[in-house]
Amino acid sequence: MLVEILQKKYNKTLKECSNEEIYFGLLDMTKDMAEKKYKKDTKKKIYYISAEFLIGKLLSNNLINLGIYDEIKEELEQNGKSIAEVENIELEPSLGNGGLGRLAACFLDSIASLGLNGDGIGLNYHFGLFRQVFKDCLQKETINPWITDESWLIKRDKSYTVNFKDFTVKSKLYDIAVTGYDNRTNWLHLFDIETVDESIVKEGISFEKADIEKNLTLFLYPDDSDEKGELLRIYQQYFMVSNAAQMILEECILKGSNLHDLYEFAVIQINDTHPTMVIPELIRLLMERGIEMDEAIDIVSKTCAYTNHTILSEALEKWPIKYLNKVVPHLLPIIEVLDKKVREKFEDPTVTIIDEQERVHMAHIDIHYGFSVNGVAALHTEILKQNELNNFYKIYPEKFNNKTNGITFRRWLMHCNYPLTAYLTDLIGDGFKKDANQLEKLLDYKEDTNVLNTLLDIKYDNKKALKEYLFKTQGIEIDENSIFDIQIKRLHEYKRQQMNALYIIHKYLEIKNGKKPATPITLIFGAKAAPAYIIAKDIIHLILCLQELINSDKEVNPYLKVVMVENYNVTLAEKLIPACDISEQISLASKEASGTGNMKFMLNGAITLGTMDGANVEIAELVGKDNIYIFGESSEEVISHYENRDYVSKDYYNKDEEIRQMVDFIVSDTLMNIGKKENLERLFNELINKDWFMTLLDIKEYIQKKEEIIADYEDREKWSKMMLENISKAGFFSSDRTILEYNQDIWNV
Ligand code: GL9
Repeated sequence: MLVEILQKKYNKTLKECSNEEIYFGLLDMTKDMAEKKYKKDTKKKIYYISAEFLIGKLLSNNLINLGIYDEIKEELEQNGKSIAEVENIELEPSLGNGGLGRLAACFLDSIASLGLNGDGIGLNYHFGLFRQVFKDCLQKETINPWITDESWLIKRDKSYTVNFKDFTVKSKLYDIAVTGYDNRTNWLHLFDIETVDESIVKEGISFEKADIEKNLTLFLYPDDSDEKGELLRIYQQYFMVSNAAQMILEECILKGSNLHDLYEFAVIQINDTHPTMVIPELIRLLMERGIEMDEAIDIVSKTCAYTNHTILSEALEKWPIKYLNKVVPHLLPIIEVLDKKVREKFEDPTVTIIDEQERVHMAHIDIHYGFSVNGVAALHTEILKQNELNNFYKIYPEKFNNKTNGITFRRWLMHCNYPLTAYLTDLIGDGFKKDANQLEKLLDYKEDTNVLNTLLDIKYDNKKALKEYLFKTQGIEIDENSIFDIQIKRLHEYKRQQMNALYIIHKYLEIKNGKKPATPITLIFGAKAAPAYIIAKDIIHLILCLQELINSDKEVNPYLKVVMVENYNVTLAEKLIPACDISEQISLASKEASGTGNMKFMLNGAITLGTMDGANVEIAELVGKDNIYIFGESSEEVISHYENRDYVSKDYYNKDEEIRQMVDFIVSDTLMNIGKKENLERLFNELINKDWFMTLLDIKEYIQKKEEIIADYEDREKWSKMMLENISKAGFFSSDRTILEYNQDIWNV
């Protein structure tokens, strides 16, 4: 079929076509096949509204889900082409920052793969999350375009009118097909406007924020550190949810809803607080269509469900009334009624919607006026119930539920780790592709030396493949015979990349003093820092300085290597994860709501070094303490430090010689000669005077555990058994399981 398409499109044979032409041919072909698998809406439908869908490249994923990957791969090979090179042509749509956006993408895959009728609704950002470049050991940001003339976007003949205070815009809709694995096609609906002007971007990623009609969907998550940025964010959010609300009502009416029964036709999952304005907007639209306010509120409350993804207070949105008045004054009368009703019912001042500083607490709207509130891992949900949202839990215990996150095995095993997938299929059949729990069949082989050795061989081959990829794409050289210790995730102090950096200093000093590791260690980082997050950028600076120092020191570099990959994204994650030995999941306990990278690593046979935080807790339960390396204070202990304000990092620094040595090294001449005084000093001061995420609290135990896991790597048999246990038990973390739970407990479609 591909051959015919190429013949028609370019009048060439497959052999004659360039990789680019083949890519565009495959694009046409898969889009067409996907469209044919679209099925009519069922009575009730899921609408997953999210400001982020970090979908990543789609070609391979779609070929796998449509069941033609092997066929195409072979056909290309027979004609002297490589699917990997064709894939290289595709630009990654980085329409998300991290876990939250990637989760939304995994969920869409599972919803379709389980044959459920459910669409995503979001925004068509012209530029994805910035492209990261390193210069002078610093992060610089540039634009990250992904839309080309021919792309996955399908322009639809659909448009809604969205009213802002000062002007009105007409939206246009683009769809991306979400192909289920051997199942139906759903849609990701991305809204946009005609007038966006990509040319207003000046150097880096700076642009005039006030001109909304030119920049509304220009960027994902623009810098929101000033008023104009926050306003733009409110414009984006309202634009997204007004389109969503209009589309949902239109579809439900078409299916026969009289709107009084809306909740029998639609269920809306609000992904974090970004889409919260869909609640007042739907109420407004129902009232416009003649429904009394009280009933409208009741209908909407039965339709909307909310997922909380974090307890970090800076991420819990509170919009000043002043700002909302500048953008969407027509929502305020509704929000005020919602607030008044809460005040009439409850005396507790902490559960109001509008606070004393005249700010609207978006999560409070979701909790009072939605029927479900869920956390994203068992520990996280417990913390919501007992701490962060305890006052709400006391009012609505029945609304709270846990949905431990998951990942789609189509992308995070079958696509990214073809050799392991093929081997598993040989060994245990391909049942695990639809029923992830069948990975447990692998446990039958836990004493089988041949199987254990093959797992090691596959890992080794993946490490070699990563080595080649990094050399080709970034000029980085690594040794496949070293231990690959990997920390890849957004850069944030709570994730404690700085603690890993202190370990590097420890190891560097040790080697300098003549103590050499048995096997060389390669520490790999990948992380973007939010452009306005100063300390996060300082941590990147520290890591890049250490990289330069160590990689040019002949005494140290045979044993230790530091690599920070540039522009970490989904595509890179797909190369790094299958090659990993040690998975770094070292957040301060209580702060990482779930984590999903931890699951991807486990599935690909990496061993976790982590704290009892987020989903690490559930990983530990599943694999048992012999197959994971846990360290650090517990979430209860950490929460009590915050409550009692009794963590003083300076004390740890003063009391402990070893800690002092590592921290002081940040501002030593050795490093200052490489890096920038201002950045290194700022980070040093942050660590000893503030250290809000308690790096020094766990550093000693961390180093100890890391030495233990590195020593255990030498016992290849023991290590391969741990790998096997981790792969076998990863089935629980399939997003198919998560979505089945959402459907059973919340959506009921
Ligand atoms: C996050 C949490 O920090 C992660 O622990 C969690 O796994 C994901 C998905 O539930 O959600 N919450 C959050 O705000 N982000 C997360 O990754 N942020 C971004 O993705 C920017």
